[in-house]
Amino acid sequence: MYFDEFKHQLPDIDPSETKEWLDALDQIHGQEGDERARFLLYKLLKRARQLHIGLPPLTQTRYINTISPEQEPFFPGDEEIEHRIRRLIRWNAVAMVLRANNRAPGLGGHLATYASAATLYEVGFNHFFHGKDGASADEGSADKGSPAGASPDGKGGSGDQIFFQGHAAPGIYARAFLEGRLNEDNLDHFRQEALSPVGLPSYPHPRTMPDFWEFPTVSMGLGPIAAIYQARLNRYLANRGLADTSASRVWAFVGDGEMDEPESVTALSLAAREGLDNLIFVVNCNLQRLDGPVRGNGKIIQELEGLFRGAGWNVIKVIWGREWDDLLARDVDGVLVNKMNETLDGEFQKFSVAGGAYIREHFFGPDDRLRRLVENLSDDELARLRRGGHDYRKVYAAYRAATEYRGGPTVILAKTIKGWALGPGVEARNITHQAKKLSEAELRVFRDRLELPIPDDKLHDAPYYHPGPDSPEVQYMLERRRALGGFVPKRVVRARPLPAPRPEVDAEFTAGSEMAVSTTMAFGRLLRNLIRDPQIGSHVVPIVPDEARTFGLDPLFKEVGIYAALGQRYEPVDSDLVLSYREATNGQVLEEGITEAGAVASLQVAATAYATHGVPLIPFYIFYSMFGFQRTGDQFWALGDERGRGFVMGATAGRTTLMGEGLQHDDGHSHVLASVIPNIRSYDPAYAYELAVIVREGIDRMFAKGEDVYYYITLYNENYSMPKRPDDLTDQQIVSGIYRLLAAPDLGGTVRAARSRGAASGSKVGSKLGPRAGSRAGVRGEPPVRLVGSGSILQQVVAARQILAERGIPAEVYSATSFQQLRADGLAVDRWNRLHPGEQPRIPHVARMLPADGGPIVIATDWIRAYPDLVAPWLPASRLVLGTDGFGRSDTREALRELFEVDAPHIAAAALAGLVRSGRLSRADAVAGVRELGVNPDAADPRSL
Ligand SMILES: Cc1ncc(C[n+]2csc(CCOP(=O)(O)OP(=O)(O)O)c2C)c(N)n1
Ligand SMILES: [Mg+2]
Repeated sequence: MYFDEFKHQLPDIDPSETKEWLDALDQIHGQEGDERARFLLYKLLKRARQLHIGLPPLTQTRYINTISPEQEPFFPGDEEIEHRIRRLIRWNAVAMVLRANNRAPGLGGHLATYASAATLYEVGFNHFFHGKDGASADEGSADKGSPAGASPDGKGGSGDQIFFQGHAAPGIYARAFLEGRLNEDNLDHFRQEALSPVGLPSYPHPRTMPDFWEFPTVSMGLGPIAAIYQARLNRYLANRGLADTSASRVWAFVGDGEMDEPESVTALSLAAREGLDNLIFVVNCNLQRLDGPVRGNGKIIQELEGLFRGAGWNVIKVIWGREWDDLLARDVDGVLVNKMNETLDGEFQKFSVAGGAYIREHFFGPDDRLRRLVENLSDDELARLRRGGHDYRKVYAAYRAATEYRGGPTVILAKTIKGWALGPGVEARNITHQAKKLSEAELRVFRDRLELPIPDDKLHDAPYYHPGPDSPEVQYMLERRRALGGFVPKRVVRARPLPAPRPEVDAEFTAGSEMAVSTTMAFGRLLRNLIRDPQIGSHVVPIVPDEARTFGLDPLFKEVGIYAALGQRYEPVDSDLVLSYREATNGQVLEEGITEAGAVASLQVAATAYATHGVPLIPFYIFYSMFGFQRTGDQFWALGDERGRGFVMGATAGRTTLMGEGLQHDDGHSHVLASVIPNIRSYDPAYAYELAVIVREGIDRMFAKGEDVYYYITLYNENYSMPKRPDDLTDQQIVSGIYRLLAAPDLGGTVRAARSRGAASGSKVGSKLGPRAGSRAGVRGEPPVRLVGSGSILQQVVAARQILAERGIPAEVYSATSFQQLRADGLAVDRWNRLHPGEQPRIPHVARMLPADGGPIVIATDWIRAYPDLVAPWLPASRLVLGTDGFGRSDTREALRELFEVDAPHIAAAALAGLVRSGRLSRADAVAGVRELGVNPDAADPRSL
């Protein structure tokens, strides 16, 4: 039971005995130091366990501030002026939301989140957050200087990386307004960014505000996990000598409700394990989320303390404001602390709205000693006993301690009131999160509370208030930011373009190989070649969630090492093998273990390092089966938002190519999921040379030309010989999405030969079909059948061409490297045509490649039909599309392809159906042909199985 944990903190029944014990400890500690004191405490704990005393886990401390008043450092700022600055920001943050909703009712926005967090942010802005200007910074005191993330080239540093709570954005804009970075026009266009060049996005979105926001955080949970991996990447960059990140710190502002997200908590132990003392979480514990209390029946701060401490974090609780110091000092018998320990969050919420008299009666009242403690305070004073997160001295002390802590990450659990200062109708109410309107009367109360000189008759407009650029407040803010290295948040792209990989990197793929290999194996070689490239190799960052061996990438372990903050402190079991498991502090591979969320977070921070640190990294994140876009789609969306550049490799792709694994592995749909991300470029290559060209082009686009796109490329594990790249095939044809791989065979006068070849090869297609179909469907002058395929299924398409050829039916083969790219082109062309009705209409690439007047079209891939159907609007309705719709099965490749009807016989049979549609083959012949191909027309539809 929750509160049993505090029984040991009940009022002291024998203070002098307690004192004796404490004095003894003090003495040992004073004379013999930490080590001995720790030893004795461990011995005592052991004895307590033997005696079955039943101690609670020692991950929770009392419900008071971790830093006692005596330990608080001197506050170096100007308290008075900082107070006024906060008031100005509070006002403008509210004004922008109100004005936006006045202009366009229903636009929304949030007042309460920032209102609760203003002090948490402002102490950071004025004293801790480092900017990117590379100026020296004084952290934590006005006179103590320290370098702010100076970069090795001396062009300025990375500063701190700050993950702002998404819903606090109005406050961050309001500060930028006072600083002169945004103007009234910007603020007036809050949440009106679609058509206005000065509009501001609702939340942090680097995509739409690329010189301001760095990290998209508003999807709850993605900020905290990305922050942890950001702190880790900073260490990785330093350990590999790619950037000096020693002065950068990562700050993650997180909601207490947000801590329930799996992503918020999943990587906590990683941060502690790797000793990330460059990482600070600030959890804004306003005890509320959207609908109501976070833990009405419990205590979120205590719960989070246990969670973080258990994960190995340094925990600093900031619960009470300075007004409580005196009360706690006078609480000699611990009744007040006991009451604090016992009071539920739901009750604290009630106290914060019910007024001083209620607090006196219900919090202090039931116990005489407590009642006496506050008898000299008025009801008003009781109501004004602040929570710690609103007291900048307490917050300052916590931040200072956090930045000075060494050896691991720190979390600050700050207790606040949601909607603080917004008035009785909003503050701490269950509706507060949704509040986006204040009446004129409420606004007047708010103005009075903030003591701002805004006339009554202007209040209905909720005017902004700027005290002028020369005002002491603005001058103070600017001076503080100058001293701390410039404005935050700020996103700048300083990375220099990377050169192209040298020709040797992919020469072998152009040449092809007789040996049967898979595209995954080809990728493994390509990746190693890239890593060995003298100019760009060190920028390559392979990221795998525990499947490197599956992909054949394990040689990298030995060659370039696995990044490990602690190096390798043990001899690996395979140390006698050539390719042993090698961990190193300068290892290049990010081997994430079984956490797709962690691996994509790593991808996110590596893919944005070109902006965050001015260091272009080329991440290759290789995910296994369908655990990519399906499992972590939200992070991939965020990667698009934050302009991440890199490669996502979908390995063991295809619903029928990954054998044996079955329903929850065989991936036949990720291309469809990926296709919804606007800036993605996705490819489904069949051959090694296609893969190499796509990767080379990707590096050029992203790292030479600086385009904010990322690549998704699928890799298969089916082995076949890789053809030589055709001499006349251009890079552009490959990356355009489709090219003609094989012309129709010349079957003139070959009908007999085809027949005998068919017989010799023992094809399932009987000789009957050949001459008859050939005589009608394959006659000279008729356009050939067009077979289109991609990925591994292209082999089936090529085989189907042969089957048809043996029957006298000429077919050409197209390799469709990307239906997604073809769709992008089709949409762009359609749009142009729509907007330019007076011009000669343009023709989309796919329609030019597969024009309506050609032979029947059959498309087959290892993906659900929705993938090739991305280009449906530009192809003739008579086309036949084969695909792997339905749940997968565990079986052999051959069986799966028969089940899903994407093997060569089914493709050939589809061609016959196509010839019937175009009137070139009789129904009877087609029926016979289908039978001869061994295709069962009455098999169950795999979609319904
Ligand atoms: C993944 C996700 N789910 C739901 C939401 C909608 N949402 C926005 S804010 C919020 C409540 C936030 O509560 P808390 O984290 O405590 O932050 P506070 O505003 O109280 O500081 C919710 C549910 C979201 N933004 N992201
Ligand atoms: Mg909250």
